Amino acid sequence: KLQREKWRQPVVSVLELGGVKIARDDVVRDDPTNNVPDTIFAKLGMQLHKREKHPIGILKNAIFEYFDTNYSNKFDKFDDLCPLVSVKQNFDDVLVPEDHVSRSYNDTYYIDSQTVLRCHTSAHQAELLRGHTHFLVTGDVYRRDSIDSTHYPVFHQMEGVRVFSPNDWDGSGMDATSFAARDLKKCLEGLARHLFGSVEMRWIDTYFPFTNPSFELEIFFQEKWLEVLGCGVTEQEILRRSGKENNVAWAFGLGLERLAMILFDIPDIRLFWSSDERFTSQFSSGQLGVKYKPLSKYPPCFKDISFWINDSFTENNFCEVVRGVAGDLVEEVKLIDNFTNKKGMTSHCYRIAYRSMERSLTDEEINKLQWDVRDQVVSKLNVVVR
Ligand code: FA5
Ligand code: MG
Repeated sequence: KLQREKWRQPVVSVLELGGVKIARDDVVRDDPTNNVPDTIFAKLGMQLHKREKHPIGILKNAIFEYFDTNYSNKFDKFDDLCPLVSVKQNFDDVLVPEDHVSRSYNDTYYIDSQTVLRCHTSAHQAELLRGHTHFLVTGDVYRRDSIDSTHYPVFHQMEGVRVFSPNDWDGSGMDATSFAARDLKKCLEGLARHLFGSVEMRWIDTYFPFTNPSFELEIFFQEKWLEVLGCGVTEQEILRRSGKENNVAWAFGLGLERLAMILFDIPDIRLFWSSDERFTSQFSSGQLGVKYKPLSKYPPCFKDISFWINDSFTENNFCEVVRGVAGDLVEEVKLIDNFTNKKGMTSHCYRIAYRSMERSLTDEEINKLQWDVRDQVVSKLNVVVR
């Protein structure tokens, strides 16, 4: 019992975010239009990107340095914008279609039907475009998501936007969109070299509602391609609405945890939330060359759970139950079996990997967690455990 208390974040009742005072009861409510758990509220004021000695803060400053040097301090910086935003800011203003999955309660944390925890820093694009032509927005973002070493329900992004005027692309021999796309890729490749020196990277064509064309950058890390950012040439409609119809712009959204994992060789995204001194003491402000020395690895423990799902079952809901019970002791949740019987009932089997980065877990403790998971999937998700 005592040991489990240790990794729980203290639950404060009032926070100050971007100059706004917010009470717990304003964010976490027992109400069908609210799906924010206490564990998420506990992360709201943490602002890892503002800690000078934290890997996320160190990385942020290194990125600032790149932009300040290469663009003579032209980029305006924002890192204290409140993460509670309207549905309009988060989705409508960046042209996310009415029926897009990202709007669902399964993917986004809603405070009420009109207010969300921003799921990307793009939520601030449209407003800032009115007064600025070069800007960087850093902040914590929130998503209901799967559980593994590169996904966490709270993470940090940095948005970058640059607006061009006709005299920038005139004479380039290119159309405005190609000009902006080329400049964007050059800027981000330069940033990757500034941070990592030489590194294996590749561009992937993708889709975002707010850019066209759109790209993702992947970097080779721990034997896999890891997606580190999304970007593209801003949809003209967004510029038009911000009074910039004669301009062209590019925008990007960096995943700061992913970049910091590569930069410092950090193997698991949960580590960013560790207050264990053996982790935190390894980093100091301004130091990019440091490679994380792993604490001795403690053994994982795997537990399987099988149940008959129902129509409302989703994997994100299941993951939230597991996080609610096990917090950062859960390392991965993986679907290992999925079948439908003759009666049309579907069964899922998930393998949960429990592992602490700080100590060995006891059998007793893990069994208790697993029983709590079993109880809660039944009571909260209405599934039938097999
Ligand atoms: C976006 O969020 C877009 N807003 C990015 C963008 C901005 C595109 C401006 C175009 C113009 P995406 O959902 O792919 O895109 O997330 C961006 C990055 O955040 C990803 O590449 C990844 O590095 C990081 N990321 C996404 N989900 C998680 C997660 N659960 N945990 C940690 N990092 C994540
Ligand atoms: Mg993506």
